[in-house]
Amino acid sequence: MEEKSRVLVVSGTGYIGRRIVRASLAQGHPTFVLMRPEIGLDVDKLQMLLSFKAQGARLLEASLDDHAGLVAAVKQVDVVISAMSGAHMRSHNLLLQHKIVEAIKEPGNIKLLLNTIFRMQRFLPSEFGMDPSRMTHALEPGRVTFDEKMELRRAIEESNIPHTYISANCFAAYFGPNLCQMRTLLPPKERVLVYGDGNVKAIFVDEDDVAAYTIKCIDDPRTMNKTIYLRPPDNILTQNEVIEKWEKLSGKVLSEKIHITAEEFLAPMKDLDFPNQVGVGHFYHIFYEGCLTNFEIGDDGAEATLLYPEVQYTRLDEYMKQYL
Ligand code: GNU
Repeated sequence: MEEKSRVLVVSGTGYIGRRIVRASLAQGHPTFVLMRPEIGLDVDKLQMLLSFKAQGARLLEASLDDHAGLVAAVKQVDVVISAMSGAHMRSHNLLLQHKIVEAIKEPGNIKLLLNTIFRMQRFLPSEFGMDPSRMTHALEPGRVTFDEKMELRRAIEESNIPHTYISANCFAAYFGPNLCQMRTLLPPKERVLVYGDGNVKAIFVDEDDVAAYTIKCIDDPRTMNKTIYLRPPDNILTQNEVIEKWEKLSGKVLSEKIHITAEEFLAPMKDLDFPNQVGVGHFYHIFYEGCLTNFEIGDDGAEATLLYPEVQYTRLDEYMKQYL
């Protein structure tokens, strides 16, 4: 059996990145994690990196600003996965990924001259949310994430870099147990705000499953240069269904269900802090517009649970049990 593809994870200590490192190791890939000097005194990140090394990963030292170091890292692997966060939209963190594109392009030139063995066969940029190509109408300021992701896609495609985009819909932790409420990650006790009639379908995915499906994709010809949507059937749920599941699990009915219109939901936007302005936009598109479920997957896409039926994904009610 030929050696499994070698994977380099950038932002391997992040919210989804750490799960991708673990999934890569668990699925038997030689796994490399970029160790960036920018972590400075972030002792938690360093110790997470050391724990990955103890589990068999190899740490590659390079800053994203160190082009030569990045080229050297990329040349050692077959697949590069970036999991950089877009949660802090002001930082334009996602734009750092253009340096990865520059590094991936470089050995390609060398190959033309020296015919070196250039291994890199696929780049997975940091997507993992709504499909940014379908969010050109998105509200300010949350639209910045989608615009930055599209800018990177253009750079990747102009450079003919083989790629796969992962559209993972809603990270369960941010949208599930809180019954889709904003500004909290915990279930409400009495009152719950219901968006419109609460019957818009959204899609909730356990973050460990996002990582498992991502690693399943990397060697699959069926996912080459495609967008892979994660739509676990049992987790395609309306907000009402999410509330129902929680009420059944907790054995308590929420006393107040307050329905709010889109206008009422959007009205306070201007008075909120930036992260919540971003969140309001995202929640609006998800729970009023239904942006995750209001389209059919095209020929440039595929659906992960159909490609990999062997993955036993976590149902949302299972996920919610830990919050009881
Ligand atoms: C989730 C959010 C939830 C915001 C990421 C405001 C991209 C990422 C961890 O889209 O802005 O209540 O990494 O009141 O890379 C939003 C974003 C979460 C919703 C962060 C996200 C996380 C996006 C809220 C809220 C639960």
